[in-house]
This record gives sequence, C-alpha cells and structure tokens, in this order.
Amino acid sequence: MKKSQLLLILVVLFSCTQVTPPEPVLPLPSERQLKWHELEYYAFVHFNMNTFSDMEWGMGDEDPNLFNPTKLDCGQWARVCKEAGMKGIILTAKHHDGFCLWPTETTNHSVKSSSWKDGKGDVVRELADACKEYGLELGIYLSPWDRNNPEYGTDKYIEIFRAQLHELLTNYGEVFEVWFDGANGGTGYYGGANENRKIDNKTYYDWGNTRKIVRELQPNACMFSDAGPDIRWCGNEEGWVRETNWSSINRDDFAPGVVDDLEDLRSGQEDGTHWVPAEVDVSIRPGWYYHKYEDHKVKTLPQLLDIYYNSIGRNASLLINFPVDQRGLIHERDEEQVLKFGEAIKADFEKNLAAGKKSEATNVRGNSKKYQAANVTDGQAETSWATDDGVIQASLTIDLGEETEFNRFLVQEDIQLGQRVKKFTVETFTDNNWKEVASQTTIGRKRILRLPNTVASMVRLTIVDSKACPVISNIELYKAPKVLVEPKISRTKNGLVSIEGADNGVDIYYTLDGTLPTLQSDKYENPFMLPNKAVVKAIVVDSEEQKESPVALGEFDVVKSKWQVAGEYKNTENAEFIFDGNPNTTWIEAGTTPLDVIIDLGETLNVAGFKYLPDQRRANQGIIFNYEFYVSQNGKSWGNPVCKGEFSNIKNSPVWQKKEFEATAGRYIKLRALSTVDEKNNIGIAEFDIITK
Ligand code: FUL
Repeated sequence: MKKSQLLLILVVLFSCTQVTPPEPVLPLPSERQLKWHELEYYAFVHFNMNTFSDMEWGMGDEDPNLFNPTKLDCGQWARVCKEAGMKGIILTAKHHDGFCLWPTETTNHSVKSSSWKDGKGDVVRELADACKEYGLELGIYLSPWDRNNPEYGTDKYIEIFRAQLHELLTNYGEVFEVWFDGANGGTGYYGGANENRKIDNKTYYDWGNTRKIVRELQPNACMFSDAGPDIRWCGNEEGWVRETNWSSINRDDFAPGVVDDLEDLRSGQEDGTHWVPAEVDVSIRPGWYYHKYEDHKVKTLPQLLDIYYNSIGRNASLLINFPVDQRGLIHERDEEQVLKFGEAIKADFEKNLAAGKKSEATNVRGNSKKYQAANVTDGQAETSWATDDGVIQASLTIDLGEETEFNRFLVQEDIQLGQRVKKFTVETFTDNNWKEVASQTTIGRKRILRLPNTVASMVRLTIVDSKACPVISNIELYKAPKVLVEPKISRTKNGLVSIEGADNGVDIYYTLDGTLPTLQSDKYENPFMLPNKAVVKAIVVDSEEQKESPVALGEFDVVKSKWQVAGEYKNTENAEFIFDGNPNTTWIEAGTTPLDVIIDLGETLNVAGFKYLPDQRRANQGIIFNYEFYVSQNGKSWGNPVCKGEFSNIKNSPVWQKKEFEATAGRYIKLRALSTVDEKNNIGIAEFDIITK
C-alpha cells in the first residue's frame, strides 16, 4: 500500500469517528409516540346502543334490551382489518348515550342489563380476544360525556368515569390508544332529569389526574384528544390534514372540545412546544354509526385513496371507522371497499424504483459515510442523510440509471431528531433539463406526493428551508396504477342535470332507471332536463386503458322551479343559494334563534322528510343544532311540528342531514332553527331539499 492510500484511509476513518450527530430539534416524540407512529393505519369501530336506535348521538334513555346483536363476530372485524392492512382496532366501549359494552360495576346501563347473551356478554372481551388472535392492537374509546348517568355534571361522576377507565385498562390486556372525545355536555336523559347540563371542559374532568390513571395502568398507551397529550385530533372528520402539517403544538393552550381555531389542529404549529402528532379519524360512511339508509354511501376507492394520501401522505396517521351493523358485523359493502382499498395501496407501493440507486448530495455532514446521501435509498430506517450544522439548504440527487416512469415521491425525516424541514422542492431530469415538479413545505415522519406520470433519469430533492440541518432517512419512488374518479352529478333549481368528470379524454355513461351504467347506457354529452323525482347513476370510462370509475349517484326529488323563500329576511338576495344545487354557496341569515325559514313549494306536495346541508366553507357559519320542522297548507297555521330534535355531531361532521316522518300534505314548509352549534346569531344553509312520497 502506498503512503498516500494509507493517509486517505486514515482520513476517512478519522472523519467517521469524529462526526458528531445532529443536535435534536425540540420538541421530540416520546418512546410510546414513536411506537404509535409506526402503526400508521388502524380501525375505529362505532358499535353500541346507537347501532340499534339508528342514531348518531343517543339521549341516554334507551332501553338496554334494545342492544341485541344477532350474529356478533369480533373475529370478523379483526379478519377484515387485518386483511385490509390495519394494525389495530379502537372500540366505542361507551359513547355519549352512556351504554357500556362491558359488564361494568359502575352502572346498570350496560350489556349486563340487556337480553343479549342473557346479560352475560362482554363485547370488549370478545374484541380483545379477537385482536390477540389476529395480532392486532386494541384501543379504547370512552366518552367523557354521559347522557345517561344521573350524576353527570357532579364530582361523583368523575369518580364513576375514572372507575370505568380503571376497569377497561386493567381487565383486557395491553391497550395501545385511549380515545377521549371532545363532545361534552348538553341536553340528555341524566337518570330521568331530562335537562341541559353544561360543564366547563377545561376544569370538570380534572384531566391532569384522569390522565395519570392511564399512564399508571397502561404506560405504553397513547392518549388522544383535541389537546393530546400524545395524539391530537386533525380538526375535521372528512379525512385530511393540511399539506403543511407540524407534529408540534403549544399543548398547554388547548383543551378538549374548546379549540378556538381548528386550523391549528389541521396544520399543527411550527413552533409548538410539545410533540402531539395528528390522527385523521374518518368513517367509511357519512355517519359514525350504522344506518341502513347509508348502505349506498360507502366511500369509493378514489375517495379512500384521497384520504390515504391526505393523511398518511401528510405526516398523520389514519383511523378508518366501520359502523358495525345490527347483526354485529362489518357490513359486506364496507368490507368490500376497505379490502379494495388495501389492494390499491399495495399496488401503489409495489415496487420502489429508487431502491439501491446511487445518490449524491451537495453537502454531507462531516463528509462522512455515516450521513452519506446513499442512506436514503438503502431501505434502512436507521440511516440518514444529514448536512453540516448551519447548512439548511442542500440538494440530494438520485441517479435512476435509466429513464424511469413514476408518479409517487415518498420522503421521510428521522423524527427522533425532531421535525425540521420547512420547505422543499422536487425536480426531475428529463431531456437534459431539470424541471421542478413540486414545491412543498413540511415532511415529518412521512410525506407522499402524488405527481403526474413523469419520466426521468434523475430526481433531485432540495431542502430550501429547515429549522436546523436536515436529517432525511428515506426516499422512495413508485409508479401507481391509474384510478378513475367517479363523476359529479348536480341539478339546478329548474331541473337541468350536469355530470362532470375530473379526468380528460374520458367518456361518461349514465342511467335514470336505477340500473348500473355500462358502455351500452346513454352517453353523456350535454346537460339535460330531469323534471321529475329520479336517481341518476353515472360512470367515467377510459376506453384506452379499459378502466371504469366507481358509480356516482345523484338522488333528486321534485324539481324546485316553483320554490320560493317566503317571509321577511334580512338577506333575501342570497336566499336562492339554498336551492341552486351548488353545495359551495350558502345563505347566511342574521337573527336570533329561534329563527324560521319558510319555503313556499308552489304546489301541494306529500312531504315525508327533509334534508339540510350546512355551510361547507372553511370557516362555516350558522350550523343549526336543535330544530323543529312544520308543514302547512296555507303558510299561516302551522300546528305541531311534524319532526323535531337535534342534528347530532353536525359540528364536527357537517354532512347532509336527513330526517324522515309520516307523510303530510302541504304547500308550505318551515324549518325552525332553535339553536346553532356556535350559539351565535346566524343561521346558514348551503342546500335544502325535501323527500316526497
Ligand atoms: C365525535 C363524536 O361526537 C362522534 O359521535 C364520533 O364518536 C366521533 C369519532 O367523535 O366527536
């Protein structure tokens, strides 16, 4: 060996041993949070008294005997979740109506008092056993709000709540997550008092001491709420977080159920004091609980894929809910969709086109092997590319060796050292030119970009801004198969139907007779008149690729051409928004509740229900909570309401609300808003419809 070679070896060895690891950037995840991050994708099951009362939020006065699943099979839930690629199941052991799925000592309002299995059943036990059998983690949802318990609102209830927690966390083995809901306090049965009980969300539960119970009994369990402490709500129930998503928030400024600005939950806070990553919770159907009328509303594959990329692909975890049905099974349609989704995810990430490829970086920490560029393509999570201290702008180029087609770019930071990257770009080298294909903000534990199909021989990641030297542990590239999105169907007030597809160069076929559209059905060319009650079904077809979208469904009742808002309003100008068939326009009327919205239907109709879509905008306004609904022949004498109640959970989930009642003939209808979720003096309606018989 020559002297110079020896010197080189010595220099390399020296630099390897000398290079110091990057300083962590605070806040950092705890051990239990790191373990939880790895799970990424798991299930929620809403199955409880509401399944049988057909409600979203029960009042607490339900007869325990109503709870009577005919074929309960937690093994089926676990099999479906496992096959779909999920890692655990969180069960609503007790929802707001207070009914307990396990034979608790704390109340009679439980499975013990039901005729199911002669009062000897225990759903939590059955699920814990099934999870063990299938190698899944078990999680527990325990609602703090209890509309059944007579003591709710007093100190005694806190003792009861804690005893329930104790039972659940000591009798069923290891629990990975404890889910505390933010919906708290309001009207309820409360042991027969039937009153409105408000509590102070910040103080009533004495969260500090309540959380200690979880830490003591299940030290590895993460606790979820609007305010963490370990996992935070994502600020919506639609299945997304913002593209910019920090795992940190100023935790002490938050309390469950009283978050001022949901955007803080959707994006996290760049300079947040604590590591509280987001979990995206979303139901596979519109509701959290099973309703037969939602059997045709199970999310489609493109919708589920959007959810995946808008959650896991944006530095969050994904919790998909199954509204288990009255048999006690995950419904066939939900199973079919979630398995399709699992297959599609496998197909999207089948072959990592960057694996083992050569990489180079503009800066490597201490010029060392330990932090070399190649570490991002070596398939090992423990190795990372990092730059020297103070170098927060740097590029890493992956040489694919040949022209390669891809449409997914996946990148990960080593979060054990904190979340650091604030801004990055992705460029591709095609036809001898570098071209920017993405300019984005945060990365975090995992960021996946969906790109148009791109052919390139090299790919370059540039960190444009970072809290400190970037530490990138992994980059992957994939070519995901094309998935066609179902078209959007809308109808104007006068009955003109439009069907719009999101992709170019495709055809749309539709039916009006309820049958499934095929290539032989009518081809959609232009908007057409549909003056009657009808169901429109449509698909998008890409004949070149021989692919079809899922079926889109438009359910329309009578045409609204004769409808008018009757009565005096401050904002008459925009009142038409509620019949325009466009969910993105909203009529906001100022005034104190109770506030009446009267509609003249222009003819006598047999009204058997109504549908209300609240404001869909980002800062939505005037969402109605308690309501009464009236039908009248003359618009003067209204009699008793034909229907009244609450739009349960409408605040967190502002989806179409549908209420049905005995058919009543009338020309005038009146929706009386008794209260709104924000208790401000506005009401907002994006769309309004009736159901006729
Ligand atoms: C909400 C609850 O009010 C819903 O009923 C549901 O349980 C959802 C997951 O959380 O806040």
